[in-house]
Amino acid sequence: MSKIVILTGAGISAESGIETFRAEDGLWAQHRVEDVATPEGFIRDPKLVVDFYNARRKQASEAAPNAAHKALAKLQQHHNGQVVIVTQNVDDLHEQGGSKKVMHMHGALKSALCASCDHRWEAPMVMATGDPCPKCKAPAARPDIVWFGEMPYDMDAIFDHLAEADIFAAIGTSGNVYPAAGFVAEARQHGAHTVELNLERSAVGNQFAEHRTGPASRVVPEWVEELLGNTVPRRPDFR
Ligand code: BV8
Repeated sequence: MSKIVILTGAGISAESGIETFRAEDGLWAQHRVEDVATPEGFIRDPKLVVDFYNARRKQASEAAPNAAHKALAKLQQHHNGQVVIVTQNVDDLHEQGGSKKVMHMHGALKSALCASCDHRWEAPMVMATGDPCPKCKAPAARPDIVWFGEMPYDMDAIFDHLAEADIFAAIGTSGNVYPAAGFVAEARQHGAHTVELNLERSAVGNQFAEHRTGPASRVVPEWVEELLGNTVPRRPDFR
């Protein structure tokens, strides 16, 4: 009854056509992080920030889950132990791929938040600055996104899962952003086997016991089929 905890990042959605952050032509090449992904940026120019997330919400709404999202849903369905998915992504491709109870530690494009009363509701496709909160009516709607300098969601629950993990996997994340990038160290400390699935070694790649290199749409289904005992494990890259 092994418990598997999986952290995903932008790389798992790349083959669904959603831009990652740190690729040459990625989101952070087109926008300054401090302008669009910080509370200060939102105060300085709320329209710039709301429009940035409107564009990403539209792009995400036109994307479909790929084989990697679907493989993780299959693992959740058929593995004989708990499979917890923690994502840094704000798209809903895990849910569209069939996964249940996904923990969105950096928030979600589909959710709106009231900066005044903390009420959450389903975000319209296009948000405008000063939209009223449906609950307290304050003109304080904002994207329900965790910006730099803000506390990610569900951290206590996530650390409890990491403490119980038999396997910790990181898929499609560059290991640049904390506290997510620190999860592998936390899991290892509690005895988990750690595996990184990515196109290349991440910034914390040397902390993983195992690496599976290649596009998520290939390496994730391969990994899942091995975990489910449907295929013979190939010689893993333990380098
Ligand atoms: C916080 C918003 C504290 C949503 C994002 C040490 C400890 C704690 C904090 C810090 C620390 N050091 C610095 C900090 C501060 C900061 C931080 O980490 N800064 C970094 C830049 C140094 N962290 C924070 O501010 C966090 N908050 O710590 O709060 C606190 C304490 C008390 C009270 C209050 C607060 C908040 C972090 C969340 C910020 N929000 N985004 C959005 O706009 O989407 S982060 C942003 O980066 C995204 O959410 C994204 O998920 C995240 C990580 O990026 P990746 O997902 O890894 O994407 P990236 O493009 O980087 O990489 C893609 C990867 O995929 C690559 O490896 C590539 O090889 C791979 N890939 C590509 N294609 C494929 C593929 N792999 C497989 N197949 C493919 N086809």
